Amino acid sequence: MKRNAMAVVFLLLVFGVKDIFAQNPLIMDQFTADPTARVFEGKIYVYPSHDIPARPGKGRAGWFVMEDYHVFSSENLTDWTDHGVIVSQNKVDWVDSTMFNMWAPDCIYRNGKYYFYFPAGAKDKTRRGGIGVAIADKPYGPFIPESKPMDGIGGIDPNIFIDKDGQAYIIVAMGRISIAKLKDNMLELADKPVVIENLPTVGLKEGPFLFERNGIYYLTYPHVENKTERLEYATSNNPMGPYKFTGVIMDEFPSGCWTNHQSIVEYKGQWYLFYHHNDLSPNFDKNRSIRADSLFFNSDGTIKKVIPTLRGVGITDASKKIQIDRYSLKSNSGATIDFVNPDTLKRWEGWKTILSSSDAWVQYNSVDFGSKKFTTVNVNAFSKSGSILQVKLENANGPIVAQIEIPAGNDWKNIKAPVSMLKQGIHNLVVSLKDNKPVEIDWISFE
Ligand code: FUB
Repeated sequence: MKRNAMAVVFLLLVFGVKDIFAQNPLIMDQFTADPTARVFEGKIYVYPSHDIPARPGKGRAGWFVMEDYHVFSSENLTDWTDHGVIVSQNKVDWVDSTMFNMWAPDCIYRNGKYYFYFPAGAKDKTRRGGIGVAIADKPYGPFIPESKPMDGIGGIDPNIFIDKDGQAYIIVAMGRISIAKLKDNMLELADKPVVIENLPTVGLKEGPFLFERNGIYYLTYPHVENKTERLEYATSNNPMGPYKFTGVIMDEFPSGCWTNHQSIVEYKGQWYLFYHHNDLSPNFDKNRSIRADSLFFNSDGTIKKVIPTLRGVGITDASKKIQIDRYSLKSNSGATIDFVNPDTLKRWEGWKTILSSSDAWVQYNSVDFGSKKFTTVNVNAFSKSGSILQVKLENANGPIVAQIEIPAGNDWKNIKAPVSMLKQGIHNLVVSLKDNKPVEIDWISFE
């Protein structure tokens, strides 16, 4: 244990690398938005933008404030590694470091190099938003920024697509969505950008992300059809179009979070939608957090609508802290979720599950009990009145594998109880209340 802890401290000090474990949102120690997910070197890499709260002299209060980019990677979509800052507004020659508008980026691999594209405010005020490129030998950097922004193109949310024939394209948003061919050097335009027609003309469109599957080119983008952004897509048989509006990938958030921003990627045979929501900042939607959910296609190639979940993707190891507040299902009544610590500055501590009536339950899918023999369940809980929890497998009517008595008290307690009849392999976990005495649960794990 000690050696592991020292290794983590060493990695943090030397490389800024940090391990994070999460469901949705994926990253729990900073705000992240606009995720572009890519598969590089057999892992998922996510290049998000990085919201920070405005401070005196740092950004505009009430607006997006972004000064740098981190990159995160994962092999299993559950454990994420933060590789630290890869590009910062203070270290790019042409960027005005008072602007704090490093909005949605992208990264692509070509001829042995990784090209990271980002929008930013230029010192040269004759340019509006510039598109910068930084180049690295590895997906996590170090990225060396070019000394000037790309010529002939501006706007926000650059997205890069390389077709099967090797032709690369850059797509950007500036009210409308435009596309241009790139030269092989990935730094210059081969042609002037052209506006992509036939997309909805009323309501803001931004955040383009183009991908191809079975000969269909999917141009995905957030669009304000009503009050806030929803994720839509148009399809074509050519990256340049003409495109035809095809459908909605994700509806507007009921919470009112104004933006959403997507990327779609296939990893180990499953397609995923990466997007964002203001989970960690419910009262201010410009401090967002990235999420992922599985995405499925119909047989005609259309995309099935993705319903956002808290559970997200990835399998959770039974011996880790299982955050059941990121539930897959919950009872119709008696089960609620809240921050562990309501203090705005302590939301990073995550959420808790509150069970308050008999038969209240939450179900958390895909827990890996592996081939180990677990004998004990460990729960971090708190109950003023004292309470009894039941742990079941598969669903609310599934077999009871443990019963845990939570003693009455005014503090969080770590309580252990024996488990029986626990099956090996991957199972859904259900935690339910036996009687009407309320209990709050932070996490549960198995030993
Ligand atoms: O993150 C700032 C902006 O909000 C992005 O560039 C847009 O796509 C929207 O998500």
